[in-house]
Amino acid sequence: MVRHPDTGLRARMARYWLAPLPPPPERLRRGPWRPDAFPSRRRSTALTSRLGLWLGVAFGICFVTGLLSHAIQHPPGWFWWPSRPVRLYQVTQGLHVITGLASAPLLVAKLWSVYPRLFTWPPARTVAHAAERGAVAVLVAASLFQVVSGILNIFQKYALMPFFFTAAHHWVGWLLIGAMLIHLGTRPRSSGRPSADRRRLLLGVGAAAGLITLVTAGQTVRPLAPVALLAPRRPGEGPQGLPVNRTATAAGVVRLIHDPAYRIILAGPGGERSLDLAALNALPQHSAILPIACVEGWSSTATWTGVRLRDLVALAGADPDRAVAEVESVQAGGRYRASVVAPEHVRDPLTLIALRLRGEVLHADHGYPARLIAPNRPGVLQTKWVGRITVREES
Ligand SMILES: Nc1nc2c(c(=O)[nH]1)N[C@H]1C(S)=C(S)[C@@H](COP(=O)(O)O)O[C@H]1N2
Ligand SMILES: [Mo]
Repeated sequence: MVRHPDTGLRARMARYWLAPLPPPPERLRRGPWRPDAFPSRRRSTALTSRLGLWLGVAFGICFVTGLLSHAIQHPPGWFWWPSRPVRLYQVTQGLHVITGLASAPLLVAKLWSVYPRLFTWPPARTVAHAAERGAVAVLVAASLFQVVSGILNIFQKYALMPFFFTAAHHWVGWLLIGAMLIHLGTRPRSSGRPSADRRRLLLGVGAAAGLITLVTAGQTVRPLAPVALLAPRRPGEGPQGLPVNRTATAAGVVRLIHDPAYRIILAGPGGERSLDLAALNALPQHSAILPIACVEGWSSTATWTGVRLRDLVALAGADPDRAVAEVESVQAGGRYRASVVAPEHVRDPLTLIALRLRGEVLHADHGYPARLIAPNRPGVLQTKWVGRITVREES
C-alpha cells in the first residue's frame, strides 16, 4: 500500500511537534521578561558551549564511575568485578568524587551564562521547543541535586537529606544523563571561539575547578594531604594512622567486641564451628598492603595482617576457588553490618580477616577483634567487627 507522505503517522507527529503554540499576552512581558533585560556581554553561546563541554566531560566520567560503584555494591547477576589491580576502585571512586566536586564551579558558571534564557519570550514557541526547555529544566534540577547531595554525603550531613542518599543519587544520576543526552541533541550550536574576556572568565572557572580538585584530592592522594582543606578526612589521621568511618561506639559494639565470649561463627558445607581469638591467631597469618577506599572519596593504605579468607573457607568445608562468603558483623543493625564476598575476592590470597593493622592489634574503631579487608573493594564492603562468616559453594 502506498501512503501519501502527509497522512503518515510520522508526518502527523512532526506537524504536531512543530505546531506553533499561542503566544502569552504581551502585558505579561515585564521585569526580566522585557526585551534587552540582560545586556552583559560576557555571556555568549561560545562561552556557554565551552562550559557545557567541560561539564559534559565531568558529568560523563562522574556518571560512569558512579554506576560502577553502584554495581559493585549491588551486583546484578551479569556483573563481574576483579580483585586486581588492588587499587582500581580507589582510582575510579577518586575520579567520581573529584569530577563531581570540580563540576560545582562549572555548573555555577554555566547557569550564570544561561540564566537570562529563563526569560525567553515567548516562553515556548512550539511543542518541540517546550519539550526541549522541559529537558533543560530537568537537567538543571538534577545537576544541582547531584552536586549538592554528593557534597553533603562527603561531609556526612545526612540530617540535611531526608531520603536515602545512595538510591536517590543513583536514580537522579540516570535522570541527569538522560536529560543531558536530550539536551546535547537539541541545544543551540556554538558560534566559534570565545572572545578574549570570555576566555579570561573560562580561565577563572577552570582555575576554580582545578583548585577544588587540589584541595580535595588530598583525601586520597597522600602528597596532597597537607592542602586537603575541603576534605573532611585525611589519609594519615585517625587511630593507627587511618581515618575511621563509623566508630565502635557509634555502631554500638563496644561491649560485644571486648566480651571474653567473643567468637567468629564459621558456617559452611562442613557444618558450623566457632573460632575464638586464640584459634584465629593460631591459624597461618599473612600480610597484605591494601587501601580502604571509602565511597565518600577518602582512601588510605596500610599493612593488614590476619587469616586468609580462603583458608577459613577451606576450614568450613568449601572449595576456596569457587565459594561465596557472607561476612557479618556483631553490630545489631545498620546498613553496612554485612557484605557478600564474591568468588573472585574469596579466592584472592590478599583477602584477609585481619587481626592486626600496622603490626598492632586492631583498634576498636578499625574493627577489633577481626575485620574483613579485600583488594579492590569499596570501603563500605570491608566489614568490621566480624561475628559470622557463612560460606556456600557456587554451583
Ligand atoms: N560493621 C561495619 N563495618 C563497616 C562499616 C560499618 O558501618 N559497620 N562501615 C564501612 C565503611 S563505609 C568504611 S569506609 C570502612 C572504614 O573502615 P575504617 O573505619 O577502619 O577506616 O569500614 C566499613 N566497615
Ligand atoms: Mo565508607
